[in-house]
Amino acid sequence: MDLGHALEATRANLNAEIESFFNSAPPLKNSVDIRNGGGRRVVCVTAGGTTVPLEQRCVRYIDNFSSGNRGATSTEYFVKAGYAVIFLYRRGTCQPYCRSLPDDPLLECFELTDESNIKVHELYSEAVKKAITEHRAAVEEGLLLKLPFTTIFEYLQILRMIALSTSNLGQNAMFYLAAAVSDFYVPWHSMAEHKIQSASGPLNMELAQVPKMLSVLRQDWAPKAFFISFKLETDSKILLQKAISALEKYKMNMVVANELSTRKEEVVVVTSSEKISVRRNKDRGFEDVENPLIQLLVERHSAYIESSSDL
Ligand code: PAZ
Repeated sequence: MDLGHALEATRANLNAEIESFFNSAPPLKNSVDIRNGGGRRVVCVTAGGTTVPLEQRCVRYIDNFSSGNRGATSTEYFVKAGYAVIFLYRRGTCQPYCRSLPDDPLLECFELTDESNIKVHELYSEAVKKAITEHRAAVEEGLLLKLPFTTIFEYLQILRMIALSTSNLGQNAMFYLAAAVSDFYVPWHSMAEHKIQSASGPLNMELAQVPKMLSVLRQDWAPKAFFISFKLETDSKILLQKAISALEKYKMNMVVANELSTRKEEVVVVTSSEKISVRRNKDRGFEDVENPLIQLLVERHSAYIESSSDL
């Protein structure tokens, strides 16, 4: 027997031995729990805008507007509701538990007491303590995993990985797609490698359409999960119709419709039978629209899990 055949035979023997080990092992009592994550609900929250690079060694890019606030705030409420959150966010955008901190926390929250000591500025001491405590608790309890993206290429590849690796969670998985995702892009193979030069005059560039990934995500990658997508418009006259179309076209469970200028005050949740207006409760000081929104979504997700278990 030559070396190649000998190695193949050894591998076949090992495989047979492994198979026989598993066949004769006592059955795991909690195998269903392990497979579906112990019944834990998991939500993938996306936040921020994707970029479309114009050069492979990227100097210029097209961006999509989103501060990331919606996703970061919603993440905090999902964790509060007991969900494990996979936070897929645009690098440099708003982060969970940092909302009440100033824009430049390192420089504004801390002060030097002498040459070698730093302390938290009294004005921010409560906010810093709360942010650190809540963030640490979420991470230590395994309720927060943060994954950054910048480009449309990174975003869609990571989203697919998350969908495929959570598909065993079945109905316990939720997708809350608040990121602002590019509709057009420059395919990698047709992109200039180096910085585009301005000396050659005006720039003509054809952008390809990003394949409509939402229907594949919904139907193939995570077919049992509960799906919420967002629809942003600046023209209120077309907003609801666009949300209804997205609901039907991509078979979402819910679409959250929001207008750019009022997105922090009100959203409309569109389902196949309802249009539910969700508003920020102004009487409750700093309350945000995400608090009642996530309450509603968690209730609807519970009903979805319940109704699927009846089947
Ligand atoms: O990130 P942000 O809080 O500034 O804004 C949130 C939002 C408007 C980007 C989000 O609610 C949304 O509508 N995302 C989907 C955008 C789209 O239609 O592509």
